[in-house]
Parts: sequence; C-alpha cells; structure tokens
Amino acid sequence: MYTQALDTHGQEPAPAARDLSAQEQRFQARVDAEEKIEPKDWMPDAYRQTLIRQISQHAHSEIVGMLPEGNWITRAPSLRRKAVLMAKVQDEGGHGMYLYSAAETLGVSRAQMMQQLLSGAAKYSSIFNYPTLTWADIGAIGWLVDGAAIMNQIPICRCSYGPYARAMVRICKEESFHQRQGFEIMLTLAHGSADQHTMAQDALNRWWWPSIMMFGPSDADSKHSAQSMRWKIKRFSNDELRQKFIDVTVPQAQYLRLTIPDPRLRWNEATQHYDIGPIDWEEFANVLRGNGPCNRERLAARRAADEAGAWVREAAAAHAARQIGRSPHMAVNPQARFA
Ligand code: BYC
Repeated sequence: MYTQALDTHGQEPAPAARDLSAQEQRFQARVDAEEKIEPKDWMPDAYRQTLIRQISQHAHSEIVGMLPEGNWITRAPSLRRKAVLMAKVQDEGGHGMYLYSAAETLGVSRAQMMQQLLSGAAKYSSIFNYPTLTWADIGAIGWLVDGAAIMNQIPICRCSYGPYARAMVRICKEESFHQRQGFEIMLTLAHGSADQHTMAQDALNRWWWPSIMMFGPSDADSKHSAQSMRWKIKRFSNDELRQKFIDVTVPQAQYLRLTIPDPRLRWNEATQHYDIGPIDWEEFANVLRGNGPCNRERLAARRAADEAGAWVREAAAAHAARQIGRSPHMAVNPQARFA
C-alpha cells in the first residue's frame, strides 16, 4: 500500500554541465546511472553535508520519537498492549542507532551529533513536539505518524548513498509493523464504546494536521528538495509524498468511521486526488523555532538521559580500555555514547 514506483517528475533541470567540475560530472553520472555511492568514494562536499544533515536529523527524530510513546508504557491498557508498545519503542531506539552509524560513515562523530541535539542546534521531526494525552494517541501515532514515516522512507531505500539506503530497508519493515499496530488500536477504539470512539476521534483531530506537516514545507518553500532530488537522496518532493499519504489515509479513516478534521477535504475527480484545506504553516514554523507544545520538555528529557547515562558510557569505555590493556583515562572515547 505504501510502496512507490520510481517517478522523477517534478525534478528541476540539472545545472549546465559546464558548471560542474569533471569530478562532479563523473559523480553525477554515477548517481544518474543508479550506482550506489559508498563511504570511501569521492563525493562533493555539499552532498556529504546534505546527507549528514538529513541522516542526523532523522536519527534524532527516532530517538526523540521514543519519548511521547514511552510516556504510555506504564499505562497501556493490557499486558499485550504493553509488550507491543515496549517492542515498538525499542525498535525506534534501534532505528536511531542504525542512522547514527550511517551518518558516522560520512565523517561526523556520534558525540558531535549528540551535542548538536542536546544544545538545540539540530532539528528533529516537528511531530514529536506534540503531547500524547490519551491511549488513543498511541494508536494515532502508529497509524498516522508511522504511516507518514513509511511514505517518506520507502523511497529512501533507493537513496544514492549506500549506507543510508540499506539502513532504511530494515527500518521500513519495522515501521510497517508499527503502522499496523497503531491502526489496530484505532480500530478497536473506533468500533468500541461511544466513549472509546470519542477518544479515537479526539486523537485524530489533534494528530491529523501535525502528521500532514511532517512532510516538510511546501515544494515552493523547500530549499533543499531540488538538489537532493538531483542527487537522488530524495526521490519525491514533499508535496508529492504528502498527497500520497492523504490519498491512502482518507479511506482508512472512513473504514474506521472517523472524520478527518478538515471541512474542505474533497475527492477531486479531475486530479484523482483528495484536495485539502490550507495548512497552518505558521504553526509548523513555530514548532521548528522551538515553541511547540513539548519542545522544551523533549530536550530536557534527552539532556537528563544523557547525564544519567554518563557513568554507563564511562564504565563501558573503561572496560574496553582494560580489554586492550590500556589506561582507561587514555581510552575514554566520547563517541562511546550508547555503546
Ligand atoms: N520537522 O528543504 P526542506 C519517524 C526542515 S522519524 C522538522 O524540505 P529536506 C518516527 C528541514 O530539515 C521522522 N524540520 O528539507 C520516529 C530543513 O531544515 P534545515 C523523521 C523539518 O531535508 C519514531 C528545512 O525544514 N523522518 O518517522 O529536503 C516513531 C527546510 O525543509 C521538517 C525523516 O527525518 C519537519 N517535519 O526535507 C515514529 C526522514 N520538515 O536542515 C515515527 C528523512 C522539514 O535546512 N528526512 N524540516 O535547517 C527527509 O526526508 C527530509 O529531511 C524532510 C525535509 C522531508 C524531512
């Protein structure tokens, strides 16, 4: 349902060949020929920096994304729900680890990335700055947020950079399970008692627009899309993926007998897509500026976890140093975070 065929329309024309050095032209030819770029291959510095930016933001999103759902592990309504949610949150942590590892192959250290997150300099997905107020929010996150994530991430399995593409294959399989568990929670609630149905509708009301915004600014305002599509880091524009998500999700909401909170939502016979009402880009910008409902809480939680875990990293580094017969003080490795 979420799989997408290769489609390159919407790409801007490539810059004139004379604007690229011979080395850049050879690089672009490899990308155009669908060859994978590997860590030791030559690559333009801007390609490297774009990947570091996107992959590290993606990794941070997975790690911060553990917080809103982790909030419900102790309050899950049954042992089965608790076990499933714990597994899902653990998966997100694993995704963060694969992605930090993929970014490290580009020459950035995990310590640098972590410092950027904890200082507030790095971005992570806007969606995780919203609170999880009821159990139905866990259903809505799985259904909508993981659904949106799959839509965005399936094309990244064909990203030109090998380590990122390979990491995404496994991540997408797990995200697919996450989406189904969320939909199943929503199905149970929406077809349950009147109160449960109301709770499911309330969660949809609060998570719909933030999920739509997850895909990023509209194409007209997306500063990185054109170049990232030329380099085949991105395969579809933000608006194309957003539309695919809407088209897939509206019938799912109908099946759930829930109402999408958009009075202007209409099936457009001419385009064969759903039209939606205006997106509140001011809200999106505000969340990106750090002023969403939970931005401060999320960073505070990550900082507290980093401080609380310092002794574990030090102990792991000391143990590793002893294993290789060196002084622990010489071998304390700041990159050993999460070791
Ligand atoms: N939130 O030129 P644009 C998950 C930023 S994890 C915050 O379109 P690009 C999950 C963008 O970074 C979900 N910032 O950029 C986890 C850029 O800022 P800078 C995360 C956003 O990179 C746990 C600026 O706006 N998924 O799903 O071409 C549990 C201009 O945007 C957002 C990924 O990271 C946003 N929503 O396209 C459950 C996927 N959108 O760097 C689920 C990989 C945009 O210039 N990333 N910005 O300061 C991507 O596909 C792309 O980076 C994006 C943005 C589509 C997100």
